[in-house]
Amino acid sequence: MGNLLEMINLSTTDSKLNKISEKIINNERLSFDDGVYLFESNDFYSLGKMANYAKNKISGNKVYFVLNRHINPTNICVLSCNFCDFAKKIGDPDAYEMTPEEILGKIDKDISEIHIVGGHHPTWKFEYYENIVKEIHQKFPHIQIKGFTAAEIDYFWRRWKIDPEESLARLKEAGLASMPGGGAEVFSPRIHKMLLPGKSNSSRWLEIHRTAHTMGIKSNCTILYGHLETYEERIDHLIQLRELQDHTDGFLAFIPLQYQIGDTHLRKNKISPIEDLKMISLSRLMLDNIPHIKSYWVTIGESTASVGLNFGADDLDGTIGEEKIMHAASASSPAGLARTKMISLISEAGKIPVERDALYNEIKTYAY
Ligand code: V47
Repeated sequence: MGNLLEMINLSTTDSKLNKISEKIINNERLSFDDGVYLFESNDFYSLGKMANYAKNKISGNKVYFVLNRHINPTNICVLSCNFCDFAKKIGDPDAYEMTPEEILGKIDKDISEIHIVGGHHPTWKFEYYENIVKEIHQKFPHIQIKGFTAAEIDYFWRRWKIDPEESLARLKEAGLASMPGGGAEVFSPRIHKMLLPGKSNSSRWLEIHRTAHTMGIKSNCTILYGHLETYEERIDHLIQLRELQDHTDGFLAFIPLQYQIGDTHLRKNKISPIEDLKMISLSRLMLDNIPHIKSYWVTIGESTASVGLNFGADDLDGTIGEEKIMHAASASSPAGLARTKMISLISEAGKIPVERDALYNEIKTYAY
């Protein structure tokens, strides 16, 4: 094995790291202790090589992106999670509510995915959301709708007594293609108590994704990292996701979401790019059964996200925001601009850009 480690350039002077590399080469599952050891190791370079090796075994040299649009119908939320800058109360000058017409007006027909996530609104009925999905699906049948976190699905039960089986069946019937991974935060009960009292807990989050997978609805999963959680709590979170995936095979992608300090200030300074890259690498290595890992440029920035493509990630996501300035100076559509940017970030990382839809069907490969 020593020779094989050297041949694929994974050999280090740390025998414990070499043992972990051997497991990766032999497709053996990493343990909780392996994960914590890798997080604590200073051999960041070897960690990246291991994660890139594991990524190459799954998706070769490809890196995916999607032309998508995030729609957040309202920021009014009954919860007050301590990490969230988005939520507002009714009457707050920054609170907003979008009408279905406003939502339809924000959609560019050239995109492949719409991501819908919003606050837990105190009075909006479930039918409002069902109707939004129906209207988008009718007007843009070619765009896949990825919508509603498990926390929102749980809220439809708590607020309107519509259980997850029913809400998911009705949303699917209206045109929902898949579910995003938000609302998971960190499964640790310690963190849950400190940061999100009142929000659906980890077992409920996992149960709702299990239900969705059983109903044929694929979903994503996330972790919110870089605040008060420990390495142990991160690894435990990853292992809980891995265990559910063993049963359902319904997760498409995992997205590590770096905590943005904003006005909530759970920590003084933003964590370092090295920590972001460690998180991406550990996600790839621990989640051996989840096909895709995102390097989510919206939270870690374009530069770190591009480096993340050599630390185990195989997806850049691709959010098209309300880009107006560049668009005014160019004949290209916002979707066209987003596509060019994604292709160049991926190519610069030495990978092959592949445009995908929400369900990871490949739309086009861009040779470079
Ligand atoms: O669940 C809230 C997070 C999530 C903050 O499934 C924060 O493809 C950082 O889930 N700093 C929603 N994050 C976003 C989300 C997502 C994003 C992109 C792709 C996908 C996908 C899902 O945003 C929430 C929460 O974890 N969040 N506040 C904050 N201050």
